[in-house]
Amino acid sequence: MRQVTVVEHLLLSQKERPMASGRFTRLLTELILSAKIIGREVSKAGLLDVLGATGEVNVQGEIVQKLDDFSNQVIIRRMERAGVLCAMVSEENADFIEIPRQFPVGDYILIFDPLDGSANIDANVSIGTIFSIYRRTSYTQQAVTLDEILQKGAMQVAAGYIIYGSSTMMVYTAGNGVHGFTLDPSVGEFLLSHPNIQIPEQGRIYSVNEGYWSYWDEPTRRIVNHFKSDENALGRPYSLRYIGSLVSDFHRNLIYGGIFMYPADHRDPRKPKGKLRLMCEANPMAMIVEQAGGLAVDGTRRILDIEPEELHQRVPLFVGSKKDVEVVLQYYREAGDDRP
Ligand code: P6P
Repeated sequence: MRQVTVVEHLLLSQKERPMASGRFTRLLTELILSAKIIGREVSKAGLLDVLGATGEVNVQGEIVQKLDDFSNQVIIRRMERAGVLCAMVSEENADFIEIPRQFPVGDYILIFDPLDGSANIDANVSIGTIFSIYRRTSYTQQAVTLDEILQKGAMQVAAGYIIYGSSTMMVYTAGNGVHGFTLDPSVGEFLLSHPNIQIPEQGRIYSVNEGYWSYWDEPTRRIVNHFKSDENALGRPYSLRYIGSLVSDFHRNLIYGGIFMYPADHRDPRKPKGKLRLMCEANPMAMIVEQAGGLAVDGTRRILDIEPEELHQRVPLFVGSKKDVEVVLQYYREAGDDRP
């Protein structure tokens, strides 16, 4: 196969679907460079004093790891001067990030989780950067407002992730299918390795942290029991695979088929909607999986239809193979759950 880079692939795909000007290509190019810098540090993390915690706590109440603080700064510093953004939202920052006056401003909004799964860094588990791209909704030169940023996931222009694992891969969609690129360190380029990824319609894997069983509602418990029983479409129990790193669990299920679940749990009154964030985790994964033929719901609603009310709101997430996620919808429908 001819070696195709991300930008070449984007330009080829734009022939069918004329997208943005070169600004989108510039955005993606700068994001890719950020990922290469992050990947370099992640790959040698065990050798440098970048492991462990900074001793600070982020807006999510989670201990900040040195590498995710580093990753956050790499993306912010590089993307703010790219001249293509009017705002950024990071999972690590409480408020949205405006573009400093000395830099040119563009029309795109970048929402990202700089290093998802960072709690696993010390155990050398695969972790990743998740990103989501919107356009601003008003065409004034006024500063961007929070309302312009709080757009539902269906408005995403593009979404993707970089997974720092046995190899470094970038998987993304710009609304024209899902494509995977593997970093070839010898040339320093992400090269097309997985064109037009389609998630199997029926999976054999379920991914959930069963340790929270006692915190789940009844429909969730029945759903998990369904996948563990021989009453499901396979006629035998699914395999349980749970890494505890969203990008890794999602990527495995995208390739092999299956369902990832992070249900609502009632252990913590601050998180009755579970742990994952709508804007920087659920929405990008939902766009990717739908483009790959799968589904993503909160139990009753399509994730991409949920109107966000705040930047870091959490949402229950059931995402993966179409037939497996349809089981979730069926159990919540039977429970008469008419979640607002
Ligand atoms: P738990 C990582 O901290 C993360 O945000 C996701 O990457 C992962 O899916 C989830 O949390 C794991 O959470 O509660 O099962 O440890």
